Amino acid sequence: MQDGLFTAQPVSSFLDGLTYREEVLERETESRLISLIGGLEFEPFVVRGYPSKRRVCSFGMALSFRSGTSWPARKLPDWLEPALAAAAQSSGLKADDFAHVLVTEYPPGAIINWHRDAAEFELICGLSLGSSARLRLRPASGEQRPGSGYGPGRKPGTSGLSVVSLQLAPRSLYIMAGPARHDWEHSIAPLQDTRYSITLRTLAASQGGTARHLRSN
Ligand SMILES: O=C(O)CCC(=O)C(=O)O
Repeated sequence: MQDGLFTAQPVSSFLDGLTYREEVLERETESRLISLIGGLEFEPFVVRGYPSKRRVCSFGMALSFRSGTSWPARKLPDWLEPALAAAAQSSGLKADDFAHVLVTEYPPGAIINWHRDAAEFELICGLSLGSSARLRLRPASGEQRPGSGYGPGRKPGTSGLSVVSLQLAPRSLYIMAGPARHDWEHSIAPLQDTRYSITLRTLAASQGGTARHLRSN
């Protein structure tokens, strides 16, 4: 696939395994989620020892992207159930199939660098709240190690190849599975306005493949 910018559409699959759907939440639900998210205990996301601009709060299980170790995190609060329901409905999975939920707060200027999600996870659903963002994807190179896909994932000089972009509208949801999740890496371009994302992940078969902790600890 060549460079390109895809505009938002109601339900679309842009590359094998990437699905995008708009208006999966009511505006009222989005506003309620944003106000309750404001009360979460966020911590800075640390990349190679340095806090990044974005802040995160994990539910179900937390994972160190440095060491690849995981540990039980908070139980998912009931008010986040609409996010779980939207992900389950759009993916065709059960709410209990999701083992991990990450709420991320992006202030203006925050980014996510190129990465593939940790190998401990399988399917990824991403909900956008508050403002839009540009999700970029490009073919990944090299083996994926457990824990982290962050960092330089390719040889210098190849980074401009085959980048595709998807504008993520507020209240939209994307699903990354199969090739889009395993063979491509993704990043988020610098945010213009504050955005929140709710990322829901299932466990990889190597981790047992079934949900743990999300609603039970
Ligand atoms: O904000 C998003 O939707 C992307 C989240 C992401 O790539 C991550 O947390 O690894």
